[in-house]
Amino acid sequence: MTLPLIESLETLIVDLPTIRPHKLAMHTMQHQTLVILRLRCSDGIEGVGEATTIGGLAYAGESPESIKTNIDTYFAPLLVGQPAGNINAAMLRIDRSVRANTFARSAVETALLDAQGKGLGLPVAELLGGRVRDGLEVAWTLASGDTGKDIDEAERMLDLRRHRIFKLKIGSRDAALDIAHVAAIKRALGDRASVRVDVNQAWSEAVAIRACQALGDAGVDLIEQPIPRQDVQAQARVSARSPTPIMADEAIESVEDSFNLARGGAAPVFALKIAKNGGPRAVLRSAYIAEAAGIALYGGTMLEGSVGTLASAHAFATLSKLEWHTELFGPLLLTEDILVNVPVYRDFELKIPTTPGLGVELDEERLQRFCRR
Ligand code: MUC
Ligand code: MG
Repeated sequence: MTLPLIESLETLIVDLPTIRPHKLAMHTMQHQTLVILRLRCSDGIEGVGEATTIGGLAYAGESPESIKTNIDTYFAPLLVGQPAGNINAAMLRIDRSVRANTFARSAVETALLDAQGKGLGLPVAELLGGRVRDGLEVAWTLASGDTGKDIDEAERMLDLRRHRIFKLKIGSRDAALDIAHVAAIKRALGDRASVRVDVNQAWSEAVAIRACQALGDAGVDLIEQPIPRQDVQAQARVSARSPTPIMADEAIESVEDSFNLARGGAAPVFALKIAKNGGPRAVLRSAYIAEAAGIALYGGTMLEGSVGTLASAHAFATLSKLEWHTELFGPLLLTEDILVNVPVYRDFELKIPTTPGLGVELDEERLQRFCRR
């Protein structure tokens, strides 16, 4: 039997409009930029991957342009000619020559899994050991910047039975204004929804200690990354004093970060993101560290398009516990999809594909239309 080899890697930068501005503490998104990877194998199979970040370099250390350059210049020469079916060996070659760059790695690992799944006739969740759920409950982020608009948007999502978990992006204004905004939304939604906040590192420890107390009093269920990512001890102190559980997000930029946060008791909940760990297999290493440390899990997003979202979904489907559910709504924030078969959201859940690989088929016409030249 001749084993298929990796023949080529092609990266495309794709700019897609968002349905409305999406306001985060560090950046307001008017569109989203995806890096799509097409990894072609000698048996004619193509694996597809995605690496997507938020706001150029505003969120993390890799930009769409650096991801493309680094895959083209450094990853591709390491992979071309290697066996397509040996993901362990391929990722080990990358480990030996590339530091960091978890977003670019994630696209590569995803594309290898997609290709392997297509070759073996297995969905990626099954390659990862098998799914223990067929769908994932998905939160929606309210981030229009306007309290009334956010309440209307949440009511619409409840009526559609699409979301009943809402994450509010705060941190760009005075904490008192943000707390009033959050409390008004929680009052309007009551027990019909779980309301959570994401501060995206915007507060100091002193502000966070008071604000977390007030958010707890307002009925908020979860507080994501209230203070900067670097200081594990400060995160542990804020966490110990908060009446509402704290979730680590930006603090995790690698599997090793997950270990250090778990060791330091920094947060009782971790946001899992394939891009921050280096792929669907890599993110499971962070998940297992958390599990062993008694830390609860949440399936996070970098607001990826459909490819990255489904890659995440396949990985999260295999976890024995996902107590805080997921926020895999990225495709719903975009006006266009680059897939022929768009992800299915129904009854508050994203359904996990059952066809081989990720279960994605690229829409060539749309890809060409939105691809940056
Ligand atoms: C983040 O910080 O969690 C996830 C949802 C959203 O609206 O922003 C992202 C990034
Ligand atoms: Mg976050």
